[in-house]
This record gives sequence, C-alpha cells and structure tokens, in this order.
Amino acid sequence: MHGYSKYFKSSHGFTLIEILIAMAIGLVILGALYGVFTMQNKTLSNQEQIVEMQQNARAAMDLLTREISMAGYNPKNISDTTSPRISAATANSISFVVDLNGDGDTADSNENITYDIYTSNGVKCLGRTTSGSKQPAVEHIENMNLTYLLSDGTETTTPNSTQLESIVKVRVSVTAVSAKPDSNTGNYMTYTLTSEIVPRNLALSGANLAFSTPSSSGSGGSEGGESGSDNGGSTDGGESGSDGGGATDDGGSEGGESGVDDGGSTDDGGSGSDTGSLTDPTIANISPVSGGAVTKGTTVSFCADITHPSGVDHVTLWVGEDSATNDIATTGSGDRYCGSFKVPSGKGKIVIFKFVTVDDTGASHTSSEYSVTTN
Ligand SMILES: [Ca+2]
Repeated sequence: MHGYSKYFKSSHGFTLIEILIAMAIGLVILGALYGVFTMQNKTLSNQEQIVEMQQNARAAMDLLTREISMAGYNPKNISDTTSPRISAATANSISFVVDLNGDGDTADSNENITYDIYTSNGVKCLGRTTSGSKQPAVEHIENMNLTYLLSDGTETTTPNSTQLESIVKVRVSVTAVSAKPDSNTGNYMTYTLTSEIVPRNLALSGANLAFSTPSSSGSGGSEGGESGSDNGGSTDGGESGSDGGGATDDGGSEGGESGVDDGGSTDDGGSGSDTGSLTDPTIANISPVSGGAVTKGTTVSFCADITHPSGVDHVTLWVGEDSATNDIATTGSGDRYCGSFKVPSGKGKIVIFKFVTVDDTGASHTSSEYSVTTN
C-alpha cells in the first residue's frame, strides 16, 4: 500500500504517448463494436426480408387455395355455357367460374376469376382479375406454376377444352421473391410453396369424379374447404438466390400485407346458400361388404340403403378400378339403391366404389370410399 501512494504522489499526469495509445485502443474497440453492429443490422434486415417473403408466399397460397377450392360451386345446377367450372387453364394462369352467391347465374362480382403473374409498377405480382379489372393480389410473387390432374389420373399443364371438364385437382406452386437483395450476397432470395387443391364442387357437379381425391371428401358435408391444401409441402428454405427478375426494388412497395386484396373477400357467400342440405345422407347395409371379396370377371350389384331428411332425388354409383373411372346411374326402389358393374377379370384387383346422393334440395353428397378385391 505504501508503495502505491508513493507512486501516485510522484505522478505528474499522462504523457502524450500514453494518451495516443489509449485513444488508439479506444478506436480499435469502437471499430470492433461498429463492425458487430453493422453485421447485426444486415442480419436483421435479411431476416425481415425472409419473413416478408414467406408471408407473401403464404398469402398468395391462401388466396389461391380458398378461391380455387370454390371453382365450380353451382348450388342452382346451372347447366348452360356459363356453368361454374374451370374455364381456362395454362401452366401459369387459371380462370374459373363460381356462382358465389348461389343466385343461379355467374354474373355477380367475384364469380369470374383469373389468376396470373404480371408486373405492376415494376413489381411482379400475383394478379387477380375479376369483372375485367386486374389487381395485384399479392406483391413480389415472381412465379406461379400450375399442373392439372385429370379424372383419368393423367397430369397436364395445358389442358384442352375436353380435359378442362375433367380436372379434379390443381397443383399450385408459387414463388415469392424478396423485395430487396440479400445484403450479404447481393442476390434476391426466393421462397416456393406448393400445394394441391381439390375443387370439390367440380367433382360433385361435373361429369367426372376422381378416385385419387382424399378420402375425406364428402364425409363432412363442408363444401369447398381446405381439403386439398398441404402448405409447406416443398419449401426450399428461401436461400436459393435468384436474380429477382423484374422485381426491382423501388423501395416504395415493401410491406407484405399491402397485397391481399380486400375486394376479393370470397369466403362469405358460399357457405350461406346451401343450408338445409348440409346434412349427409344415412347410408347403411352396403353390399358387397367393404373390404370383402368379389368374384373376378362377374357383374356385381353394388347396393346401399340411402335416406336423407330432405328426401333423396337420385343416387349415382361411382365405380373405379385401378384409378379408371366408370359411372352407372341407378334407379332406386324404396330406400335401396343398386347399380351393376362388371368387375375386372384379373385376380387381386381393388375395386373402389362410392355413392353420390343428390337430395331433394339439389345438393350432392359423396359417400366415403368403399372397396372390394377380386378373387
Ligand atoms: Ca351468382
């Protein structure tokens, strides 16, 4: 202790050298801190870009899933040339028609919808066209790929007019691009979501029914709905740096939310107009017993007792074998509805069948899938 007080007493302040050294050390520390700050800032900015990009992709997919699910919604059974359906389809655009408010025509707002990708104010957007006006539904979407699955099991990206009638599932892939480039690499980031959409109303109202649709179809009485979507199917983590194409960063149009188009709120009308027919029919005494066996090459009578609180207008038997489809209209006698079908001559073939009941209010109900095996 004595030594210390002696040292301080003899001190006459700092020399210039000491001050310079102290300042140099201070600068080095400040520089290091600044470097850390800059790096954190870049990371934060990139994270924000990624989140915004993912939100855009999800918003686009949500909108597409909801609206394409409703394609063909036709509660009044319109059968003329404007009847609800997928009206045009390419690899990068889709047009479809719905009778959203259930008034028996397809001339109301949001009943003719087209989705495609276009550039709006220098930003690539998911465009939504209805009643002739195109709006950017979601911004910073640089690509949308569509594949159509037909009732005979084939896939195409360019269905012809006949194939348009037999679309049972739409595979959608949307790629969102970041509004600004990655501040480390200078590349734009992309994020892709893929989903399969089952427009259930097409299968119910159209001339075709897919047996590859999820078995949940028809079981709950909820129409349209989410049955097909499996968001997150093939995400790529967002780091596959792309060039960003036309998505020039004008700084003015970030903010992922801005894209979702309020004018297109389509989820109201559909659900209200078919009350009274939501109850599924009661199906009992199915013959042959599901899971059982039938003799190969024979004509089998597929029967069930079917009742519905609103009354049963008619029942159609759908039979498929190895994804092939066949349909046989049945005539009912009492509550027992039967339809014949010649099962394949091969052994071990799985024959899937279900009953499509149209009740007296005109609503269709598809039963669960049943199956038998040939022996
Ligand atoms: Ca309408």
